Amino acid sequence: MDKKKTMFSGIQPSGELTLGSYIGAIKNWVSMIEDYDAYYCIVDLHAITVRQEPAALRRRILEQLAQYIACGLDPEKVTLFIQSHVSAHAELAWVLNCYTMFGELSRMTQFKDKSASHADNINGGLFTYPSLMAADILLYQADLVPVGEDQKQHVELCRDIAIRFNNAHGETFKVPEAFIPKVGARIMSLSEPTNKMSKSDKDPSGSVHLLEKPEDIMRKFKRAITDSDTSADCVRFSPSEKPGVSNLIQIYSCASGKSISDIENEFAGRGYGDLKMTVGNAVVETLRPIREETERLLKDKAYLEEVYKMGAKKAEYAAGKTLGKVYRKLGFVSR
Ligand code: AQP
Repeated sequence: MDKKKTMFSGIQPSGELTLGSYIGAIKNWVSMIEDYDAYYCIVDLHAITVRQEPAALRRRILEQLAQYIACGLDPEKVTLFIQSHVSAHAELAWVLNCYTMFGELSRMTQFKDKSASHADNINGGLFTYPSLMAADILLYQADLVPVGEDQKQHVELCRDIAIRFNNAHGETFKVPEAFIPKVGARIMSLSEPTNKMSKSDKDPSGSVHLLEKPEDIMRKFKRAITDSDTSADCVRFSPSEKPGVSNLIQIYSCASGKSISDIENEFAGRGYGDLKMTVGNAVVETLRPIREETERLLKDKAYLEEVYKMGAKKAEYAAGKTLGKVYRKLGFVSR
């Protein structure tokens, strides 16, 4: 039997997981677990590139693990772990920093955006974030990295770093491919539909959290920004002309499994009020079992600890093999 391909991905515990994190990342991860040897990480080292409140960070890391499992990531089938538990991530990141160019890091859109939104804390970690992300991926010799549209640039840089290292030292890293879903690659804010829905958005009305109560979810959808079109075909998918409506259509498509054109037909002659209620209800029903299962898992801290310890052990083994190889190639004396 052929060896399964390897997949790596992670999410920062920088805020409550959103519908964007679910549709753009976790939902795809779940659909691929049978076919890949998958590593899914809670990237806490990345989260501290922006100031975090320690107690809240600790709570969110465990909540995120519970949500991964509740969304369908079975810890018996995939490796679920916390990044800071596997020290090889920080070690390889340092090495890769020495193979990443200042100019490359300066061109990263996320660095530019985060520097603008955190002008009082433009730290070195924010700048070298992509080298740590490259280390995350390359340690597991991942073939595939499922990401949302906004992380594509970082995966491309990761490929360039891997190729540069391989050219200098001989075949060391597998050069990974980004996997970007066709629908749901970029879920937008409900209140500012030209911005991405983000965990750390200061405006609570823009994002829906996985653990949010149904009534709060419905309220956010009822207030979602659309446009002033009142024509019979106002429910039309056109992200450039109708960003708010297109976002609602995209969310509904992901929550219901219906195609975009089927949704346009379903809403022919109907208005935005109907659309908002329908999408809101579909999201409530999608998130309900996730919220209930997360709440149940969070009561069982011993189980969660067992999962993250088992994950760290498996990840440490795979990562250690790659790091050892890298150190040998660099000429470091083995311990
Ligand atoms: N709105 C989104 N639509 C589609 N995909 C999304 N992702 C995040 N938001 C959306 C995808 O989820 C994965 C994990 O992202 P991350 O937490 O590592 O970083 P991020 O992209 O910076 O996510 P946020 O929510 O915007 O976090 P903050 O607010 O802390 O910066 C990635 O694959 C991402 O594309």
